Amino acid sequence: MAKVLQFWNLAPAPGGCPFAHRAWLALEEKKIKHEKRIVSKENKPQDFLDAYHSVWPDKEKNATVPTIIDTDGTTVTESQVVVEYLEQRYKGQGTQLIPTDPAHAAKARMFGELFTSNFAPGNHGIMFSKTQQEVADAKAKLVHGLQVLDTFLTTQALQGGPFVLGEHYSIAEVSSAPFVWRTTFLAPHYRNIDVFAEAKARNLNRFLEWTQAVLERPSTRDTAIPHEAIIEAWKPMVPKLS
Ligand SMILES: N[C@@H](CCC(=O)N[C@@H](CS)C(=O)NCC(=O)O)C(=O)O
Repeated sequence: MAKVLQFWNLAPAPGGCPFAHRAWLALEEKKIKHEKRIVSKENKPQDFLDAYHSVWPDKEKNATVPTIIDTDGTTVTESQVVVEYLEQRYKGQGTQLIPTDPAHAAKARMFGELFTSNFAPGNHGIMFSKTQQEVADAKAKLVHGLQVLDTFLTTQALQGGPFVLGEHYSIAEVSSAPFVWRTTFLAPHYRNIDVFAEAKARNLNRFLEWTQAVLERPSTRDTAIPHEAIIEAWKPMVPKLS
């Protein structure tokens, strides 16, 4: 049995995958000692494959990160499940990522869902589109998504701080921070699009306040690997525009 929790994530670096980045943020926020293990898509070591398929028995599916093996051998995969597991297993340690109040916990989780359906598709579209028109459509979709998130934050977030739960950083931010952080440099680099300038032009001030707090959070800063490494990793995946 390993002495510290094993945290499998993707080359080129521990933050290479945004989903693994969620788990890394949770480990940092909860101050959980861990060892980082890196796999590449092309070359997955047998101990990683064995751990993954011990809990996800579909051998036809790619084994993905994040996958963790805790000190007692508990193996968990899927980013949201990993974050929830870490919160429950290490309750009382570091940041409480899921509040005790069920209504507040639901609010944090709802924001995570809203973020996934309103930020991810436009953001994904900007990067993977093949024509200028498709990029423009994806950008419009993302701007609409930012408006929705701004409305949620204005009307639903708790008072007293920049986060969804006011001054309390939670699972809402852990789920979304890796994607927000990447968008600050990937979209400008590959598509010359600054979505935060778009938000500013539309006075989406609550969304911008939230974004700034997320980016300035020590866990975001401490897990921010050099932009160049991520930009390089994306190179083969981003189509040239026609
Ligand atoms: N739904 C999964 C997605 C994880 C995922 O797609 N991970 C990618 C890297 S970002 C991966 O491990 N890919 C390995 C492969 O496709 O072979 C989660 O939330 O953990």
